[in-house]
Amino acid sequence: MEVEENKLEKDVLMLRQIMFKVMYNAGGGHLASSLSIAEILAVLYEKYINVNPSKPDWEERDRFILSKGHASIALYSILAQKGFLDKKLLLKTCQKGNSLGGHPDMLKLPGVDASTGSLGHGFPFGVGIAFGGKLSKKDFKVYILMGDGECQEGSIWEAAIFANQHKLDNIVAIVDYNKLQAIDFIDNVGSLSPLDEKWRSFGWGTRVIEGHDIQQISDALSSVPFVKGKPSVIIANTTKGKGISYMENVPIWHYRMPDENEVKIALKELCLERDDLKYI
Ligand SMILES: Cc1ncc(C[n+]2csc(CCOP(=O)(O)OP(=O)(O)O)c2C)c(N)n1
Repeated sequence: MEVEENKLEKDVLMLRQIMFKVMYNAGGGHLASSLSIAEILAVLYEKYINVNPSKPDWEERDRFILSKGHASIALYSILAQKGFLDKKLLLKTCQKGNSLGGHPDMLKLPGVDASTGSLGHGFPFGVGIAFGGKLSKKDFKVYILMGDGECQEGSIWEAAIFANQHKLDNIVAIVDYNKLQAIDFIDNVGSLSPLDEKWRSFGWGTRVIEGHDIQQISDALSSVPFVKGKPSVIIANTTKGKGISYMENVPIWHYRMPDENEVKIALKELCLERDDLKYI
């Protein structure tokens, strides 16, 4: 178990290194929103999601939907780690002619199960896939990762009602509860608190975890459905910008690019040399 956890910790660091390189070479992107979900993606893809990079459209596969599609850097990085994408493509993210754009496109990239970016849409799309899975008596799960700010969208709660009504226990939703949305704190815009009670009152099995704790993520993912016959949601307390000290929990890093000095600090904190920025 300890060996497994050490490996996952290494995977997480590598994932954050790749994310930084992608953002640096693209000259932009939502890095802080991506750093927030590194552990969740590493544990999910290493241990739980049943997918096969050599058969990305295999019908029985589990689905993964990044409903907070602006964190595309995180999705591209984990898909490349898992062999869905050529790693060399990562350094050309957001460049002309590359299929890795600012938001993920399911028609262009293997391993992407929904084109997302307009918040509040990936989750209902995933609920529809889960309903289809039940109707066709397939056994796959649908994992959907969404933002907390995204939970202010009405479409999230319409879909939550539908999922409960149809007993979609094949859904595992994860809320990246980093308490920030774009450039302000959730509590200054439209508080969601108490978020777990809200989901429970919509009929969902809920669990609150520390979203950077590999063990807690793993325990939660291995315990679904939390309530028999009900959809499950994991509320993961996270820190936006996790892993780069000056980005952590600082709203402006939703959009901002680091200057030269800030790049130097980030490289040090991510155990990278400047030359590493040229390769993945
Ligand atoms: C429907 C819609 N409205 C606005 C935006 C612009 N937008 C992009 S990211 C973002 C903040 C989202 O906050 P959250 O879901 O908490 O994500 P995180 O803070 O983790 O990046 C907003 C408002 C959008 N992409 N879609």
